[in-house]
Amino acid sequence: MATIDIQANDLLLVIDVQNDFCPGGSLAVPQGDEVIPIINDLMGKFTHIALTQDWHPPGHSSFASSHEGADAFSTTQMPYGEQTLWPDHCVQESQGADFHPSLITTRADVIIRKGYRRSIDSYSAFFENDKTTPTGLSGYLRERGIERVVCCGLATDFCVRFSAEDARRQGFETVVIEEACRAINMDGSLDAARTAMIEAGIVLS
Ligand code: VGL
Ligand code: ZN
Repeated sequence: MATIDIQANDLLLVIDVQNDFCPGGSLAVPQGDEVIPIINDLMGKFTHIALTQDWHPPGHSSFASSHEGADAFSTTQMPYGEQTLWPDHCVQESQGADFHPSLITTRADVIIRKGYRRSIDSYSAFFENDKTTPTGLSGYLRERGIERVVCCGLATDFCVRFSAEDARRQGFETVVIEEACRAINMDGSLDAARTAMIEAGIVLS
């Protein structure tokens, strides 16, 4: 792993390391569980840690099953723009929504839940997919004096990408530790994510 010099005002942002995104889950990211020992080690190096948890109500609008005749991994038009439709995943209170049992969660200062409003998805830890409804994370980080956000978790090309882009847009220095991420990678989405993140001034480490 390319080493980054970790500072006191860095935050480790651990994105969606939940059962449904790991092998055996309903929206399994290939080799998703491989990030867990890497992230557990990384957590030992940071003073500030936040976890995110994808947290959808049953019948969420991002589920293909909520749209008559729609296939998972197809796209639809929502009032806020194009939305990929997913298999049902991370349903509130389900075992699939739990953090993977091997992930160390005790060191986290805060857990941000997202995607809990039925009519709107939220890939990013900072803003819902309308790009305007905040989760409150950036205010929290600013009040805490955080200057740099170091991202890891699942999936590189969706929730990690959108979280990193928003962190950068919110004025934080932003790093993505690629070895501590895994991608869904549909239709070239991993390459697109890497290109967009580099263009946005995010450091891929
Ligand atoms: C995610 C698709 C749907 C992610 C969450 O964590 O990357 N992807 N919900
Ligand atoms: Zn989701």
